[in-house]
Amino acid sequence: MTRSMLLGAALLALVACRPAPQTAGHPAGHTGHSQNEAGTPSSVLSVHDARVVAVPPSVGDTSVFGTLHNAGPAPLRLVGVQTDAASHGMLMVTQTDPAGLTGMQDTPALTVPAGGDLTLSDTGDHLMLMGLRAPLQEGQTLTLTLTDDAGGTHTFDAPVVKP
Ligand SMILES: [Cu+2]
Repeated sequence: MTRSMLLGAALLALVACRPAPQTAGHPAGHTGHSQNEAGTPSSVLSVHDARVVAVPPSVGDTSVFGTLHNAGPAPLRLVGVQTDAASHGMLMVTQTDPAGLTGMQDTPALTVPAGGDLTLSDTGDHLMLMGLRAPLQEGQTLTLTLTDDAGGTHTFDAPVVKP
């Protein structure tokens, strides 16, 4: 990974996770997640304190935070997120390189440990919604669906709140 790529990611993180009144750049090379038509509902995953960060109408992307709890006996590997409110969702990790630059980048999967939690926050793993179809309104609720690597789907609601 080059330093310029990390810097780009850091700039995107600044825009997307601490929204500024300008349009966030879109990570190069990212394509939409495929949808799993055969997805089956699963109840091992519960989502607590889910929230979508309110952004100004000029900002087309936002972040989703909360706590994911896996009640099942096996790790749950999440491979996608989608919502009707955005053109596509991304799974993100936040990393600091040896030079001390911190940035986020998309990742193919986020794993919720068996019987444990994965916390989604602006300084760690989180979800992002890219290409919002309409300006977000505070107090509005979005419905999001996480897909796991076995094709299971996990749907939850998240209110839009101030960062
Ligand atoms: Cu982010």
